[in-house]
Amino acid sequence: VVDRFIPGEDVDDIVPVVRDLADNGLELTMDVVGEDITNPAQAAAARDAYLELVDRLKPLELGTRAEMSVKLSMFGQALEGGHELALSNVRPVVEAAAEIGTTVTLDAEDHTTLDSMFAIHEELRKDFPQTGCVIQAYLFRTEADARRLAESGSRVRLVKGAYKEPASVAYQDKHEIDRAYVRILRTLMEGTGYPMIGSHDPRLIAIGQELAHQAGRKLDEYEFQMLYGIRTDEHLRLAAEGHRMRVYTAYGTDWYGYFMRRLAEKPANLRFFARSMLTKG
Ligand code: FMN
Repeated sequence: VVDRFIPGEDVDDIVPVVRDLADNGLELTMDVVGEDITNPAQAAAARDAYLELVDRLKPLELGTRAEMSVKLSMFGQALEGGHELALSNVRPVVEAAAEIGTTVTLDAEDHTTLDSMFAIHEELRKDFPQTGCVIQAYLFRTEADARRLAESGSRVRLVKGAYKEPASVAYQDKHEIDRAYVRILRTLMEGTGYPMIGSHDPRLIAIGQELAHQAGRKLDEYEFQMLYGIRTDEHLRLAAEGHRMRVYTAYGTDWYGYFMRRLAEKPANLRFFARSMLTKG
């Protein structure tokens, strides 16, 4: 199953990519993309794919410069008994990451999965306090989540949010989402944790720099994150200015199917990716 899920070539392909980004002064978060999960064997295969990745990263000795992002759905979260199953699959990955001096960030998926994600995050942080999580500015709940996480000293990536969510739980208006993003980012910057600004939006990036400055944060007390291949010139510009710039690098056998499903969920994502392709540096 692992062979089909993540063929050897893909994990081999990724090592030169990691080296190249690191040589350019960039940091990475690695995402192994797979099929949607329908049984526990596939969830175990996802875990093994990440363990193999950790093995490959080990000789590069990059420490936290190459961390991992995981989607708990791939670790079995949506299956029967999924909360415990996802926790038991993700824990060995977090342990292996810690052994090579790096860490894991839990991606945010649709809003129905988040209570479980935050509970798993809190559980993992008891042993591995560097474990991060993602919060989405478009959700009404996120300001409260941000306050809790900012006080607990956690690593937190803030993004706008990529799923199609109902008006009962999420802002629908672009400007409202942007305003929420700024409010939440201020909370994170003023807290005791480590904010990670996940956005390609030039306005939010500029505001992020300003909020970090106002909060008295040094350049290594927050970071920017963007997707691999999107606004590459911006990655290099921010890194050259002395910022920590982490590139979210996805690979795997079914990335095409995966992105097409995500795009089907929210057509705005298609516009985003299309625009990104046209303007990438
Ligand atoms: N969206 C999510 O809903 N969950 C995530 O875990 C997530 N991780 C992301 C990581 C990075 C590094 C970036 C750049 C984006 C991520 N996104 C995630 C997507 C954003 O929510 C958003 O759809 C996308 O970045 C477009 O908005 P932008 O103009 O702010 O870049």
